[in-house]
Amino acid sequence: MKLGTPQRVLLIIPTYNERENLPRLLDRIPAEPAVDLLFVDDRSTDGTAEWIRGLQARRPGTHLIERPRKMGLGTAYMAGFTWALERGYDLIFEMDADLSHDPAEIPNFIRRANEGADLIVGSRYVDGIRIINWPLRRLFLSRFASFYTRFWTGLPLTDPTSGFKCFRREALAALDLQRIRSNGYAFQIEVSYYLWRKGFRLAEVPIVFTDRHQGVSKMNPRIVREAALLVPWLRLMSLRDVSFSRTGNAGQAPIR
Ligand SMILES: Nc1nc2c(ncn2[C@@H]2O[C@H](COP(=O)(O)OP(=O)(O)OP(=O)(O)O)[C@@H](O)[C@H]2O)c(=O)[nH]1
Ligand SMILES: [Mg+2]
Repeated sequence: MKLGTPQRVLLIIPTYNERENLPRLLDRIPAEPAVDLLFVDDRSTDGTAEWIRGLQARRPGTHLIERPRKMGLGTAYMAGFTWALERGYDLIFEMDADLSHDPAEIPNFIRRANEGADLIVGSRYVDGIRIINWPLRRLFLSRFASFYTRFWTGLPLTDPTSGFKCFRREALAALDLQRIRSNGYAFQIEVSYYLWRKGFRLAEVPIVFTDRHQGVSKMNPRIVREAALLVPWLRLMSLRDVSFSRTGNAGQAPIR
């Protein structure tokens, strides 16, 4: 795509019982540039899907995938990615619905994409630490995850588990979705790792992360265990499988 031409931008927002958060989230989405929304709802019990259907009547470019039961965040994103690619979006975002991610920061990601980045990751830890209302143990866990990932895989991201991301279409299309095994925090690491290994350009933008006020977290020991096992596994696979890398650019430094 030529730089400077209008881009079709999609925000993929997975939801599970986020009815209370959605009105405020919508208020914070900037009017410019125009973005379409795709909610992936897993049969929330608090009326989330009904609220979204009401929104669809008022806001053009609002879409909803309804899945039959709670199936996890990673598969929700994958359903969204497939949907977005089929419809020709140029820039595809991942974003949480719980107001942890600030939609006002969306233009910063788009700027980096227009500077040539293929995957832009919102980082809580680039140039300092910006997290509001987290218990210290969550901060430690998250920081440890970053160091652990870097140690095993070399992935040059300061915040590899961040779920506020923007993909250029070409990068998303190159992901082998069949290959992705994880569904929790590890999903974020896995996706970024594959694209980095394939030679796509990564960039980080600073974000402010605010802990959720409403609703229930998906954080649990199983998700932590999944990430702890995935990371050494990625390293092992990369040693075995030279076809991992698409080009000689594999594993380049992020754009600063
Ligand atoms: N469709 C779908 N969405 C989910 C599922 N689990 C979580 N979500 C959504 O994914 C986003 C992130 O989930 P959170 O529970 O906030 O997870 P988290 O941010 O890792 O945990 P906290 O920091 O404690 O909030 C939110 O928008 C959730 O509503 C799921 O199984 N299916
Ligand atoms: Mg959250």
